[in-house]
Amino acid sequence: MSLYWNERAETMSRDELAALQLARLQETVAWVYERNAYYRERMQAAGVAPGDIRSLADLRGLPFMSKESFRETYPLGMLCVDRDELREMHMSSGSTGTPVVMAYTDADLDQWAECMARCYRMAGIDQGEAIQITPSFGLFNGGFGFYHGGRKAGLFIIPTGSGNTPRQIQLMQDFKVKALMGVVSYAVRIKEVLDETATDLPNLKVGIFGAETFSDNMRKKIESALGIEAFDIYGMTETGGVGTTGMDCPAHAGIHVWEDQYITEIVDPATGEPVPDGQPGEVVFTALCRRGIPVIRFRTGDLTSLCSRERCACGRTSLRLNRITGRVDDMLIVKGVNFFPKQVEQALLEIPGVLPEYQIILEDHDGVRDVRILVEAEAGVTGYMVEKHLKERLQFSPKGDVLPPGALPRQPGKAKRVFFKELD
Ligand code: DLL
Repeated sequence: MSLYWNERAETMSRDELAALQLARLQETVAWVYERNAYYRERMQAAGVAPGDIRSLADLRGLPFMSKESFRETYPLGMLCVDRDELREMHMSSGSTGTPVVMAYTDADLDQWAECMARCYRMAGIDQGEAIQITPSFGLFNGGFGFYHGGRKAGLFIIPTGSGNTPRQIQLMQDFKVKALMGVVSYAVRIKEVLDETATDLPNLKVGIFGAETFSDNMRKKIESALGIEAFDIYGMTETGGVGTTGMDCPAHAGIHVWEDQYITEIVDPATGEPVPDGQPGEVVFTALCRRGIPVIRFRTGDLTSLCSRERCACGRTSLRLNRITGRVDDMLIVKGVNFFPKQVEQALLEIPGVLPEYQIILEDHDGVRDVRILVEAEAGVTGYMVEKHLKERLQFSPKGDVLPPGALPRQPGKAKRVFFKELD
Protein backbone atom coordinates (compact mmCIF):
# COMPACT_ATOMS: atom_id res chain seq x y z
CA MET A 1 0.00 0.00 0.00
CA SER A 2 1.31 3.47 -0.89
CA LEU A 3 1.63 5.91 1.98
CA TYR A 4 -0.39 8.42 0.00
CA TRP A 5 -3.77 8.51 -1.67
CA ASN A 6 -2.70 11.28 -4.05
CA GLU A 7 1.06 11.35 -3.93
CA ARG A 8 1.45 14.27 -6.27
CA ALA A 9 -0.95 16.53 -4.38
CA GLU A 10 0.33 15.48 -0.98
CA THR A 11 4.05 15.84 -1.64
CA MET A 12 4.45 18.65 -4.18
CA SER A 13 7.08 21.29 -3.46
CA ARG A 14 5.95 24.42 -1.66
CA ASP A 15 6.68 26.53 -4.74
CA GLU A 16 4.46 24.35 -6.89
CA LEU A 17 1.81 24.40 -4.20
CA ALA A 18 1.86 28.20 -4.04
CA ALA A 19 1.48 28.47 -7.83
CA LEU A 20 -1.43 26.03 -7.78
CA GLN A 21 -3.08 27.84 -4.88
CA LEU A 22 -2.86 31.18 -6.68
CA ALA A 23 -4.38 29.82 -9.90
CA ARG A 24 -7.18 28.13 -7.99
CA LEU A 25 -7.80 31.18 -5.82
CA GLN A 26 -8.16 33.42 -8.88
CA GLU A 27 -10.56 30.94 -10.43
CA THR A 28 -12.67 30.61 -7.25
CA VAL A 29 -12.86 34.34 -6.60
CA ALA A 30 -13.99 34.97 -10.19
CA TRP A 31 -16.49 32.11 -9.86
CA VAL A 32 -18.23 33.45 -6.73
CA TYR A 33 -18.14 37.06 -7.97
CA GLU A 34 -19.80 36.25 -11.25
CA ARG A 35 -22.37 33.86 -9.89
CA ASN A 36 -23.61 35.16 -6.59
CA ALA A 37 -24.86 38.61 -5.57
CA TYR A 38 -24.00 38.20 -1.88
CA TYR A 39 -20.33 37.50 -2.57
CA ARG A 40 -20.22 40.26 -5.22
CA GLU A 41 -21.74 42.88 -2.94
CA ARG A 42 -19.40 41.99 -0.08
CA MET A 43 -16.40 42.28 -2.40
CA GLN A 44 -17.61 45.53 -3.89
CA ALA A 45 -18.11 46.95 -0.40
CA ALA A 46 -14.50 46.01 0.37
CA GLY A 47 -13.37 47.66 -2.88
CA VAL A 48 -11.93 44.50 -4.38
CA ALA A 49 -12.60 42.77 -7.70
CA PRO A 50 -11.38 39.38 -9.02
CA GLY A 51 -8.71 41.10 -11.18
CA ASP A 52 -7.07 42.43 -7.99
CA ILE A 53 -5.93 38.96 -6.92
CA ARG A 54 -2.45 38.88 -8.46
CA SER A 55 -0.58 37.14 -5.67
CA LEU A 56 -1.45 35.00 -2.65
CA ALA A 57 -0.86 38.05 -0.45
CA ASP A 58 -3.79 39.77 -2.22
CA LEU A 59 -6.07 37.31 -0.43
CA ARG A 60 -5.90 39.70 2.51
CA GLY A 61 -7.85 42.31 0.60
CA LEU A 62 -10.88 40.03 0.46
CA PRO A 63 -13.56 40.36 3.14
CA PHE A 64 -13.94 37.70 5.82
CA MET A 65 -16.86 35.32 5.99
CA SER A 66 -18.16 33.81 9.22
CA LYS A 67 -21.03 31.69 10.50
CA GLU A 68 -23.02 34.93 10.31
CA SER A 69 -22.62 34.98 6.51
CA PHE A 70 -24.34 31.59 6.35
CA ARG A 71 -27.05 32.63 8.78
CA GLU A 72 -27.81 35.89 6.96
CA THR A 73 -28.21 34.05 3.69
CA TYR A 74 -30.10 31.00 4.98
CA PRO A 75 -31.02 28.73 3.28
CA LEU A 76 -29.11 29.02 -0.02
CA GLY A 77 -28.27 32.70 -0.49
CA MET A 78 -24.60 31.96 -1.12
CA LEU A 79 -25.17 29.31 -3.74
CA CYS A 80 -22.95 29.72 -6.82
CA VAL A 81 -24.54 27.04 -9.02
CA ASP A 82 -28.05 26.34 -10.27
CA ARG A 83 -30.22 24.54 -7.75
CA ASP A 84 -30.65 21.57 -10.03
CA GLU A 85 -26.93 20.92 -9.76
CA LEU A 86 -27.27 20.16 -6.02
CA ARG A 87 -27.02 16.57 -4.86
CA GLU A 88 -26.79 16.73 -1.05
CA MET A 89 -26.81 19.08 1.90
CA HIS A 90 -25.59 19.08 5.49
CA MET A 91 -26.37 21.40 8.31
CA SER A 92 -25.06 22.28 11.73
CA SER A 93 -27.40 23.87 14.16
CA GLY A 94 -24.78 25.06 16.65
CA SER A 95 -26.02 26.36 19.95
CA THR A 96 -27.54 29.57 18.63
CA GLY A 97 -30.43 30.08 16.23
CA THR A 98 -30.37 29.76 12.47
CA PRO A 99 -28.55 26.75 11.13
CA VAL A 100 -25.54 26.76 8.84
CA VAL A 101 -26.16 24.92 5.56
CA MET A 102 -23.60 23.45 3.17
CA ALA A 103 -24.91 22.26 -0.20
CA TYR A 104 -22.92 20.04 -2.55
CA THR A 105 -22.72 19.51 -6.28
CA ASP A 106 -21.45 16.20 -7.60
CA ALA A 107 -17.98 17.72 -7.92
CA ASP A 108 -18.14 18.98 -4.32
CA LEU A 109 -19.04 15.52 -3.04
CA ASP A 110 -16.10 14.15 -4.98
CA GLN A 111 -13.79 16.80 -3.51
CA TRP A 112 -14.97 15.81 0.00
CA ALA A 113 -14.43 12.14 -0.77
CA GLU A 114 -10.93 12.91 -2.10
CA CYS A 115 -9.98 14.67 1.16
CA MET A 116 -11.40 11.81 3.21
CA ALA A 117 -9.70 9.14 1.08
CA ARG A 118 -6.38 10.89 1.79
CA CYS A 119 -7.19 10.75 5.52
CA TYR A 120 -7.96 7.04 5.41
CA ARG A 121 -4.76 6.25 3.55
CA MET A 122 -2.78 8.49 5.93
CA ALA A 123 -4.13 6.41 8.81
CA GLY A 124 -2.89 3.24 7.10
CA ILE A 125 -6.32 1.93 6.05
CA ASP A 126 -6.14 0.00 2.79
CA GLN A 127 -8.68 -0.97 0.14
CA GLY A 128 -11.09 -3.68 1.30
CA GLU A 129 -10.45 -3.16 5.01
CA ALA A 130 -13.46 -2.82 7.30
CA ILE A 131 -14.32 0.49 8.92
CA GLN A 132 -17.19 1.30 11.26
CA ILE A 133 -18.78 4.72 11.04
CA THR A 134 -20.40 5.73 14.33
CA PRO A 135 -21.35 9.42 13.83
CA SER A 136 -24.99 9.79 12.84
CA PHE A 137 -26.11 9.65 9.22
CA GLY A 138 -28.24 12.72 8.78
CA LEU A 139 -27.81 16.45 8.68
CA PHE A 140 -24.60 16.25 10.74
CA ASN A 141 -21.82 15.89 8.18
CA GLY A 142 -19.87 13.26 10.17
CA GLY A 143 -21.58 10.04 9.07
CA PHE A 144 -21.83 10.84 5.37
CA GLY A 145 -18.35 12.34 5.15
CA PHE A 146 -16.75 9.17 6.42
CA TYR A 147 -19.04 7.27 4.06
CA HIS A 148 -18.25 9.18 0.86
CA GLY A 149 -14.52 8.91 1.55
CA GLY A 150 -14.81 5.24 2.38
CA ARG A 151 -16.52 4.58 -0.95
CA LYS A 152 -13.81 6.42 -2.85
CA ALA A 153 -11.03 4.60 -0.97
CA GLY A 154 -12.67 1.22 -1.64
CA LEU A 155 -13.26 0.35 2.01
CA PHE A 156 -15.74 -2.12 3.46
CA ILE A 157 -18.13 0.21 5.30
CA ILE A 158 -20.17 -0.76 8.36
CA PRO A 159 -22.48 2.28 8.61
CA THR A 160 -23.84 1.86 12.12
CA GLY A 161 -24.44 5.53 12.86
CA SER A 162 -24.77 6.49 16.50
CA GLY A 163 -26.13 4.62 19.52
CA ASN A 164 -26.61 1.05 20.72
CA THR A 165 -23.04 0.54 21.83
CA PRO A 166 -23.33 -3.20 22.61
CA ARG A 167 -24.47 -3.80 19.02
CA GLN A 168 -21.66 -1.60 17.71
CA ILE A 169 -19.18 -3.79 19.58
CA GLN A 170 -20.79 -6.97 18.31
CA LEU A 171 -20.54 -5.76 14.72
CA MET A 172 -16.92 -4.70 15.16
CA GLN A 173 -16.15 -8.23 16.30
CA ASP A 174 -18.26 -10.05 13.70
CA PHE A 175 -16.89 -8.07 10.76
CA LYS A 176 -13.30 -7.79 11.98
CA VAL A 177 -13.38 -4.03 11.90
CA LYS A 178 -9.92 -2.51 11.63
CA ALA A 179 -10.80 1.15 12.06
CA LEU A 180 -13.39 3.03 14.05
CA MET A 181 -14.65 6.52 13.15
CA GLY A 182 -16.35 8.71 15.69
CA VAL A 183 -16.66 11.80 17.79
CA VAL A 184 -14.04 11.74 20.51
CA SER A 185 -16.36 11.11 23.45
CA TYR A 186 -17.85 8.06 21.77
CA ALA A 187 -14.51 6.25 21.98
CA VAL A 188 -14.75 6.60 25.77
CA ARG A 189 -18.27 5.17 25.74
CA ILE A 190 -17.14 2.14 23.75
CA LYS A 191 -14.43 1.42 26.27
CA GLU A 192 -16.95 1.54 29.13
CA VAL A 193 -19.22 -0.97 27.45
CA LEU A 194 -16.25 -3.22 26.62
CA ASP A 195 -15.40 -3.24 30.33
CA GLU A 196 -18.99 -3.90 31.42
CA THR A 197 -19.28 -6.83 29.06
CA ALA A 198 -15.69 -8.07 29.49
CA THR A 199 -15.09 -8.16 25.74
CA ASP A 200 -12.25 -6.92 23.60
CA LEU A 201 -11.67 -5.95 19.99
CA PRO A 202 -8.55 -7.76 18.78
CA ASN A 203 -8.91 -6.63 15.14
CA LEU A 204 -9.32 -2.96 15.90
CA LYS A 205 -6.09 -1.07 15.15
CA VAL A 206 -7.04 2.48 14.25
CA GLY A 207 -9.41 5.17 15.49
CA ILE A 208 -10.19 8.38 13.65
CA PHE A 209 -11.77 10.86 16.02
CA GLY A 210 -12.73 14.51 15.91
CA ALA A 211 -15.58 17.02 16.10
CA GLU A 212 -14.47 18.04 19.61
CA THR A 213 -11.25 19.23 21.16
CA PHE A 214 -9.41 16.51 23.02
CA SER A 215 -6.35 16.71 25.20
CA ASP A 216 -3.19 14.66 24.67
CA ASN A 217 -4.03 12.78 27.85
CA MET A 218 -7.48 11.91 26.51
CA ARG A 219 -5.88 10.65 23.32
CA LYS A 220 -3.45 8.48 25.29
CA LYS A 221 -6.28 7.09 27.41
CA ILE A 222 -8.31 6.20 24.34
CA GLU A 223 -5.32 4.60 22.63
CA SER A 224 -4.37 2.43 25.56
CA ALA A 225 -7.99 1.57 26.46
CA LEU A 226 -8.84 0.36 22.95
CA GLY A 227 -5.36 -0.80 21.91
CA ILE A 228 -5.37 1.46 18.85
CA GLU A 229 -3.56 4.36 17.22
CA ALA A 230 -5.83 7.42 17.34
CA PHE A 231 -5.84 10.12 14.66
CA ASP A 232 -7.25 13.61 15.09
CA ILE A 233 -9.49 14.53 12.16
CA TYR A 234 -10.55 18.13 11.61
CA GLY A 235 -13.32 19.62 9.54
CA MET A 236 -16.51 21.62 9.66
CA THR A 237 -19.80 22.08 7.84
CA GLU A 238 -18.70 25.34 6.21
CA THR A 239 -15.54 24.02 4.54
CA GLY A 240 -17.46 20.96 3.30
CA GLY A 241 -17.35 18.62 6.30
CA VAL A 242 -15.20 16.18 8.22
CA GLY A 243 -11.68 15.69 6.88
CA THR A 244 -11.75 18.57 4.40
CA THR A 245 -9.30 20.57 6.52
CA GLY A 246 -7.07 17.64 7.36
CA MET A 247 -5.86 15.16 9.92
CA ASP A 248 -2.64 14.25 11.68
CA CYS A 249 -0.37 11.60 10.18
CA PRO A 250 1.42 8.67 11.88
CA ALA A 251 4.13 11.11 13.03
CA HIS A 252 1.39 12.85 15.08
CA ALA A 253 3.18 16.13 14.60
CA GLY A 254 0.27 18.42 13.75
CA ILE A 255 -2.77 18.39 11.48
CA HIS A 256 -1.90 18.31 7.77
CA VAL A 257 -4.21 20.71 5.97
CA TRP A 258 -4.94 19.66 2.36
CA GLU A 259 -3.34 22.80 1.03
CA ASP A 260 -4.04 22.22 -2.64
CA GLN A 261 -7.71 22.39 -1.56
CA TYR A 262 -7.69 25.11 1.13
CA ILE A 263 -5.60 28.16 1.99
CA THR A 264 -5.00 28.52 5.73
CA GLU A 265 -4.47 31.78 7.58
CA ILE A 266 -4.14 32.33 11.30
CA VAL A 267 -5.34 35.72 12.48
CA ASP A 268 -5.68 37.65 15.68
CA PRO A 269 -9.32 37.04 16.68
CA ALA A 270 -9.68 40.64 17.88
CA THR A 271 -8.19 42.47 14.88
CA GLY A 272 -8.33 39.97 12.02
CA GLU A 273 -4.64 40.71 11.30
CA PRO A 274 -2.32 37.76 10.56
CA VAL A 275 -0.24 36.54 13.51
CA PRO A 276 3.40 35.41 13.10
CA ASP A 277 3.91 31.67 12.54
CA GLY A 278 3.73 29.79 15.83
CA GLN A 279 1.61 32.40 17.61
CA PRO A 280 -1.90 31.42 18.69
CA GLY A 281 -4.82 32.79 16.71
CA GLU A 282 -8.04 31.99 14.88
CA VAL A 283 -7.94 29.68 11.89
CA VAL A 284 -9.30 31.06 8.60
CA PHE A 285 -9.88 28.88 5.54
CA THR A 286 -10.43 29.63 1.86
CA ALA A 287 -11.76 26.79 -0.27
CA LEU A 288 -10.00 26.44 -3.63
CA CYS A 289 -11.86 23.63 -5.38
CA ARG A 290 -15.46 23.84 -4.28
CA ARG A 291 -18.24 25.08 -6.54
CA GLY A 292 -21.61 25.09 -4.68
CA ILE A 293 -20.72 27.36 -1.75
CA PRO A 294 -16.96 27.96 -1.67
CA VAL A 295 -15.94 29.72 1.53
CA ILE A 296 -13.58 32.67 1.14
CA ARG A 297 -11.59 33.67 4.23
CA PHE A 298 -13.98 31.83 6.53
CA ARG A 299 -13.35 32.63 10.18
CA THR A 300 -13.74 29.28 11.87
CA GLY A 301 -13.80 30.47 15.48
CA ASP A 302 -11.24 27.72 16.19
CA LEU A 303 -8.06 28.62 18.01
CA THR A 304 -4.64 27.10 17.48
CA SER A 305 -1.22 27.96 16.05
CA LEU A 306 0.83 26.99 13.04
CA CYS A 307 2.95 23.95 13.85
CA SER A 308 5.23 23.80 10.78
CA ARG A 309 5.62 24.54 7.08
CA GLU A 310 8.51 22.08 6.74
CA ARG A 311 8.22 18.72 5.00
CA CYS A 312 6.94 16.24 7.59
CA ALA A 313 8.62 12.94 8.49
CA CYS A 314 5.76 11.29 6.54
CA GLY A 315 6.91 13.09 3.36
CA ARG A 316 3.90 15.37 3.05
CA THR A 317 4.66 19.00 2.31
CA SER A 318 1.45 20.65 3.49
CA LEU A 319 1.53 22.99 6.46
CA ARG A 320 0.58 21.55 9.79
CA LEU A 321 -1.59 23.10 12.46
CA ASN A 322 -1.24 22.31 16.12
CA ARG A 323 -4.28 20.49 17.39
CA ILE A 324 -7.24 22.76 18.16
CA THR A 325 -7.14 24.41 21.62
CA GLY A 326 -10.77 25.46 21.70
CA ARG A 327 -13.19 27.90 20.14
CA VAL A 328 -13.01 31.66 20.52
CA ASP A 329 -16.27 31.51 22.46
CA ASP A 330 -15.14 28.52 24.60
CA MET A 331 -12.62 30.45 26.62
CA LEU A 332 -13.66 30.62 30.25
CA ILE A 333 -12.63 33.41 32.59
CA VAL A 334 -12.77 32.81 36.32
CA LYS A 335 -11.46 35.40 38.73
CA GLY A 336 -9.17 36.83 36.10
CA VAL A 337 -7.74 33.49 35.00
CA ASN A 338 -8.43 32.42 31.38
CA PHE A 339 -8.59 28.77 30.43
CA PHE A 340 -10.09 26.34 27.95
CA PRO A 341 -12.06 23.19 28.84
CA LYS A 342 -9.33 21.16 27.12
CA GLN A 343 -6.79 22.35 29.73
CA VAL A 344 -9.06 21.18 32.53
CA GLU A 345 -9.37 17.80 30.82
CA GLN A 346 -5.62 17.50 30.38
CA ALA A 347 -5.02 18.29 34.08
CA LEU A 348 -7.81 16.04 35.37
CA LEU A 349 -6.49 13.04 33.46
CA GLU A 350 -3.08 13.47 35.09
CA ILE A 351 -4.61 12.35 38.40
CA PRO A 352 -4.33 8.57 38.74
CA GLY A 353 -7.78 6.96 38.98
CA VAL A 354 -9.65 9.86 37.33
CA LEU A 355 -11.90 8.70 34.46
CA PRO A 356 -12.55 10.60 31.21
CA GLU A 357 -16.09 11.80 32.04
CA TYR A 358 -16.36 15.25 33.56
CA GLN A 359 -18.38 18.44 33.63
CA ILE A 360 -17.26 21.98 34.25
CA ILE A 361 -19.99 23.94 36.05
CA LEU A 362 -19.65 27.72 36.20
CA GLU A 363 -21.62 28.99 39.15
CA ASP A 364 -22.45 32.69 39.16
CA HIS A 365 -23.46 34.09 42.51
CA ASP A 366 -23.86 37.86 43.15
CA GLY A 367 -21.51 38.68 40.27
CA VAL A 368 -18.84 36.26 41.50
CA ARG A 369 -18.01 33.19 39.45
CA ASP A 370 -16.89 29.89 40.92
CA VAL A 371 -16.02 26.70 39.12
CA ARG A 372 -17.22 23.29 40.18
CA ILE A 373 -15.72 20.24 38.54
CA LEU A 374 -17.76 17.05 38.54
CA VAL A 375 -15.60 14.14 37.61
CA GLU A 376 -15.94 10.38 37.68
CA ALA A 377 -13.13 8.48 39.35
CA GLU A 378 -12.24 5.18 40.88
CA ALA A 379 -12.45 4.72 44.66
CA GLY A 380 -9.66 6.52 46.49
CA VAL A 381 -9.74 9.75 44.48
CA THR A 382 -11.07 12.62 46.57
CA GLY A 383 -12.43 16.08 45.82
CA TYR A 384 -9.45 17.55 47.63
CA MET A 385 -7.04 15.78 45.30
CA VAL A 386 -8.86 17.23 42.29
CA GLU A 387 -8.93 20.74 43.78
CA LYS A 388 -5.24 20.67 44.70
CA HIS A 389 -4.09 19.39 41.32
CA LEU A 390 -6.14 21.87 39.30
CA LYS A 391 -4.95 24.71 41.50
CA GLU A 392 -1.34 23.75 40.81
CA ARG A 393 -1.84 23.27 37.08
CA LEU A 394 -4.29 26.03 36.17
CA GLN A 395 -3.89 28.63 38.91
CA PHE A 396 -7.50 28.76 39.94
CA SER A 397 -9.36 27.04 42.75
CA PRO A 398 -12.34 25.00 41.64
CA LYS A 399 -14.53 22.90 43.88
CA GLY A 400 -14.04 19.24 43.06
CA ASP A 401 -16.86 16.69 43.31
CA VAL A 402 -15.82 13.11 42.68
CA LEU A 403 -18.53 10.76 41.46
CA PRO A 404 -18.54 6.99 40.98
CA PRO A 405 -18.07 5.58 37.45
CA GLY A 406 -21.23 5.93 35.35
CA ALA A 407 -22.75 8.73 37.47
CA LEU A 408 -22.68 11.49 34.83
CA PRO A 409 -25.18 11.35 31.95
CA ARG A 410 -23.82 10.04 28.62
CA GLN A 411 -24.87 12.12 25.62
CA PRO A 412 -25.11 11.11 21.98
CA GLY A 413 -23.14 13.29 19.52
CA LYS A 414 -20.72 15.98 20.57
CA ALA A 415 -20.10 16.07 24.31
CA LYS A 416 -21.25 19.09 26.25
CA ARG A 417 -18.73 19.72 29.01
CA VAL A 418 -19.46 23.23 30.24
CA PHE A 419 -22.62 24.26 32.07
CA PHE A 420 -23.63 27.64 33.47
CA LYS A 421 -25.62 27.94 36.66
CA GLU A 422 -27.04 31.06 38.37
CA LEU A 423 -27.13 30.61 42.14
CA ASP A 424 -29.29 32.85 44.30
O1 DLL B 1 -17.77 18.42 13.65
C1 DLL B 1 -17.05 17.75 11.46
C2 DLL B 1 -16.45 16.51 12.03
C3 DLL B 1 -17.20 15.37 12.18
C4 DLL B 1 -15.11 16.48 12.36
C5 DLL B 1 -16.64 14.21 12.70
C6 DLL B 1 -14.53 15.32 12.86
C7 DLL B 1 -15.30 14.18 13.04
P1 DLL B 1 -19.37 20.72 12.59
O2 DLL B 1 -20.49 20.08 13.32
O3 DLL B 1 -19.69 21.75 11.58
O4 DLL B 1 -18.49 19.65 11.85
O5 DLL B 1 -18.41 21.35 13.69
C8 DLL B 1 -17.20 21.97 13.32
O6 DLL B 1 -16.18 21.30 15.42
O7 DLL B 1 -15.19 24.36 13.86
C9 DLL B 1 -14.40 22.81 15.58
O8 DLL B 1 -14.80 23.78 16.51
C10 DLL B 1 -14.93 21.45 16.02
N1 DLL B 1 -14.02 20.38 15.57
C11 DLL B 1 -14.14 19.59 14.48
N2 DLL B 1 -13.10 18.73 14.42
C12 DLL B 1 -12.31 19.00 15.49
C13 DLL B 1 -11.08 18.47 15.97
C14 DLL B 1 -17.79 18.62 12.45
N3 DLL B 1 -10.46 17.46 15.38
C15 DLL B 1 -16.47 22.43 14.56
N4 DLL B 1 -10.55 19.03 17.10
C16 DLL B 1 -15.11 23.01 14.26
C17 DLL B 1 -11.16 20.06 17.72
C18 DLL B 1 -12.89 20.07 16.21
N5 DLL B 1 -12.33 20.59 17.32
